[in-house]
Parts: sequence; structure tokens; C-alpha cells
Amino acid sequence: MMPDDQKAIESSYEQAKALYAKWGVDTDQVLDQLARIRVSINCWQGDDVRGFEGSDELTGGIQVTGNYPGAARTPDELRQDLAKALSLIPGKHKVNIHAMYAETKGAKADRNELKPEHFQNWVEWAKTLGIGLDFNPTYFSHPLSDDGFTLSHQDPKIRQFWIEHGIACRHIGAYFGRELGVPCVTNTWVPDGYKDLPADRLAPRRRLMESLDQILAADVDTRHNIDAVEGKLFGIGSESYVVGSNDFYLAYAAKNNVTLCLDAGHFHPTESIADKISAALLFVDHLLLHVSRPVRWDSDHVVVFDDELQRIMEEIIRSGVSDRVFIALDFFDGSINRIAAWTIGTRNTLKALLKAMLEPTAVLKEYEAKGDLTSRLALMEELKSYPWAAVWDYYCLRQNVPVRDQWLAEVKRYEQEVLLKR
Ligand code: RNT
Ligand code: ZN
Repeated sequence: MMPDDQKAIESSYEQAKALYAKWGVDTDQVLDQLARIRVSINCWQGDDVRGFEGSDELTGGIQVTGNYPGAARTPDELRQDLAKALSLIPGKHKVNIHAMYAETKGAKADRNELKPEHFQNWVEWAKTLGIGLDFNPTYFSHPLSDDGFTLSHQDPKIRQFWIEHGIACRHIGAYFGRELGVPCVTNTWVPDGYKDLPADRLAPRRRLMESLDQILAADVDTRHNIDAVEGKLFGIGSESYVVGSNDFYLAYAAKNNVTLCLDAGHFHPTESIADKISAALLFVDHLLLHVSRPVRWDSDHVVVFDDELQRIMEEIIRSGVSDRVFIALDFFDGSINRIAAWTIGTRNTLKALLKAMLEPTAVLKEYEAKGDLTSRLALMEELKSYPWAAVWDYYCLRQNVPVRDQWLAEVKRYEQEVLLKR
């Protein structure tokens, strides 16, 4: 960056700082607060949810479309791509991996036999970058999930296989947390459900509950591993009935003191997960968010800077619960450069967090308490055009990552030099 550009960014920041200070917001403090938040970046955007097991079929009712060149084919390629994206994103974050990204070095280890050692390369890599790792058991893209049921399967042998997988994954999560000094969130999502109308909605749900009970009964250090459960409305092939619905998991999480995961794409189109945060947090200790973007259905588009994203981040900040909400990304788009996808989605998430942190929430709450709803709306609307972007640019500068769209040239260069040669 030219010294002149740098000066311009700094002087715009000083002006913004003075404007926010009038409302009692200290922008320097806000940037320190933002730097402490880790966003969990989903590794599966880098290879279209393929994993390293050699399977080329993605099942479980989720889908990636697009055939952009350069998808990572090996663990080293995926980590190289992730490191590139991380270098374009301000702050220290986490990478979210799935059990299907195990490295068994040619040895046969089925999902129920996975061990911490199969993820040693991920841990070594995370240590060199100073990042954390999150984890997910993989209950899809496997022969024993082919008929659409896993933890709620009516065959006790198949259920047992998946219960063992769930337990193995909690131990791996604890290994991540212990090794990296950042607790690992291990998130359970199962695809179980029916395409058409079930005659019995109750029995599969009872079996899912009992399987989860068995998985959670295994003794795993909760200082290092945090268990989360993720519900869903429908998937491809489970349009009529999903065993693990939101109601099921909300009740399960509250009763069993586990973290509830809310995925932005797993609700009816007009429902917002932003409104669910304050309700759920009265009954569960922690939430995990899968920040995603549904377009007409649970399409998992790259997160853009839209109203929904801003509402979610505002809710976290206004409720003062940033230490109780784990923010993870969940999107997979194979139609654009995958490193750009990570960079766009993560930078947008951080921008929305920053914008929310810059809000003089105390003032808005005071207007509200006094019944001055006119001032509440007036200030909320004026704040939308406050110079929060100048604060963002300064943050990128200070964190030594490209300012504004300068990251794109870096991604294009990497595409030429690395991705197109694959
Ligand atoms: C599926 C869930 C789940 C997956 C990942 C790959 O609908 O959102 O979180 O996207 O586990
Ligand atoms: Zn999700």
C-alpha cells in the first residue's frame, strides 16, 4: 500500500472516530473487541464437501453446484487454500472440519474407528497459524447412511455404528481443544428423514434422542470439547419429515445442557434466526450459529452483507452475548473461486459484527425505556449511513490484510499460479 493511501485511511478513521465518540462509542475499544472474536470457517467450501475418503458422491440431502476450476483435491491443497483465505481476513479465527477430512494414511479406518491421530496434520497446521479447530461428525456420504437414516435408524446395528462415530468425534474434538488451547465445538447434524409422509413420526425421534443420550454419556472433557446439535426443516429427499427438527433439538439442548446450533437456512423463508437468539439463550448456555444464505431454499450460498446478516450480528451485540454465541459459517458454492468465497463470506460476517459493535446501543435502549420510539427509529436509520466502513478499512490496515477489494488481486494471482495448475 502506498503511504498516501495509508494516510487517507487513517484520517478517515479519525473522522469516523470523532463521529462515533459523540454517541459515546469508543472505536479503538470496538476494534479490540472485534479482534477477540473467532469466526469458524468451514473447510468444506474448499472442495465442494468431498472430503478425503475417496467418495465422489455427496449425500444427506445437501448439494453443491458449479464446476469452477481449482477445487482442493488433497489435505495439503485444502490447507494451502485455507491459509491463503486466512491471510486475506483480519483477525485470528478457527477452521471447521468434518470427520470425512480425516487422514488415515492409506490405513482402513471406518468412521466409527476414527482417532485423534487421524487429525494430527490438521492440529500441527492449526498450531503454526495460531488458529482453533471446530469439528463435525459426518453422518452422510457413507454406505450406512444411504437409506436416509443414521442415529435414528430402526436397525440397532446401524444405529450403533453411528453412535460409535459420534463418541469417537467427541474425543477428537477434545483433542483439538486440548492441543490448541481453544475449545472445540463439535456439532451434530444428521440427515435422517423421509421424502414422503411418515406413518410414524414419533419412533425415529425417540431413537434419535436415545442415540444422542448414549453419545453424550461418554466421558469427554467439557473444558476442551463443547457439544452442539443442529436441527433442520427439510432436505433433498427428506421433504416431508426431518427427524431432527428445530423443536426437537431446542428441547433436547435445553434439557440436556448442550449447545443449540441455528443454521440460517434451516427455517421457513420468512423466519429469521436473529429473533431466536435472545429466546434460546434464556434456556441454553451457548448457541452455535451456522451463518449461511438460503436463496429460495437451503441453498447455502456465500454469505453477503444483507439485512439478515446484520440483524443476526446486531442481536448478538445488543444482547451482550458475544461470549455465548459461537459464530460459524456454512456455505458451499462451486461456481466461483472457492478462496474468494471464503474471503467474501468471512469478511462480510466481520463487517456486520463491526457495524453492530459501533452502534450506541445504550442510547437506543434509553430511548426505548423512555418511550421515545421516534428517536429510536430515527437514530437507527441515521446510523446506517455513519462511516462504519472507514473503521473497517482501518481495521484491515491495522491487521495487515488487504484493504477494501485489494484482496481480489491476490486471489486472482493465486488462481493463476496455483489453482489453474491443478
Ligand atoms: C446441512 C447442515 C450441515 C452441513 C455441514 C456440511 O443442512 O447445514 O451443517 O451443511 O455439516
Ligand atoms: Zn449447517
